[in-house]
Amino acid sequence: VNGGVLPPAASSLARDVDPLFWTVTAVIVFFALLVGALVVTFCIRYRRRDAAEAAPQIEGNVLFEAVWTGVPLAIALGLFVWGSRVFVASRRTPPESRQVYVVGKQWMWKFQHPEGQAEIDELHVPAGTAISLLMTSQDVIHSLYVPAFRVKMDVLPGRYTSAWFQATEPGVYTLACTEYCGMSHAAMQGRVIVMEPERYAQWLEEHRPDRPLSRSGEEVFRRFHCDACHGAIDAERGPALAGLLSRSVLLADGTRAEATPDYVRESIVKPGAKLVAGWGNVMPPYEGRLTEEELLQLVEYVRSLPAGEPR
Ligand SMILES: [Cu+2]
Repeated sequence: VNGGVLPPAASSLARDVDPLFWTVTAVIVFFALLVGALVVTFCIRYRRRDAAEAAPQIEGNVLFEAVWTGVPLAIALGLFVWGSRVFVASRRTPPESRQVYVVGKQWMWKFQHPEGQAEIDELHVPAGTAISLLMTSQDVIHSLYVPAFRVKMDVLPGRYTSAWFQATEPGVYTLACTEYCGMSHAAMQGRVIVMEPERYAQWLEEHRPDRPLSRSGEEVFRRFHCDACHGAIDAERGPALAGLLSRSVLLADGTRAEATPDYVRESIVKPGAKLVAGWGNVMPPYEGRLTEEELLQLVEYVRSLPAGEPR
């Protein structure tokens, strides 16, 4: 069903969301009309016709009570189970997805591809491939919304959020910020350009910069002298970085932390927050010294290091 009420459905998620949306809408409309019609009918049919008229006393009816409790309960639980399944699928990024890094700032969207292509207010993606967005904000809260993909996720300063989609139809789709973020919030719009995979490969080639994103990350890594203490393997002053994003880390307090991009970011800006077991709190905090784009480049650099010896 798409009579222009909803935006075009151009992602795998849209195929899951739309039937749910229309079913919920149909159930709501049905019961609203039913209750409304009964209210009006009863008002007319059972109105008081005479000031002296006394209402008849009605005893309960167990069958009626059971039906009008049981039926809505079953419908509500059914919608809950259906909705949860769609929600979980929308939050679970497929492992074989292509990473794109996103920074929102007043008032633009910046995208970085692993091969190094950078775009502003435009995102080129191939059709039929799951795209995973790792997103953060340079200033205030934004929210990335692609109506045709039924994808919307807040973009927050100081932490990473993620979203994913798999576009199904080549085309150009609107991308918007849906969190009021100041003066030009309404102008914080862009386009997602979905291309056939071969055309996309061609686009990547035509726009290939001199180095991939991980090399930019490596450059940031050297510029801030991270390499004085950190390397692929455990060094004298800092723990190993190779394969970090695919494992968990034993912390000084005895707990384990999943080495997510958020963990990597926090360990750069506030190194004391989660100390790795066996190392002292000697690293200076880098809060405010790196841009969010540079931090994401560092994440991509760490991701690019081949998994070394497990420790
Ligand atoms: Cu915004």
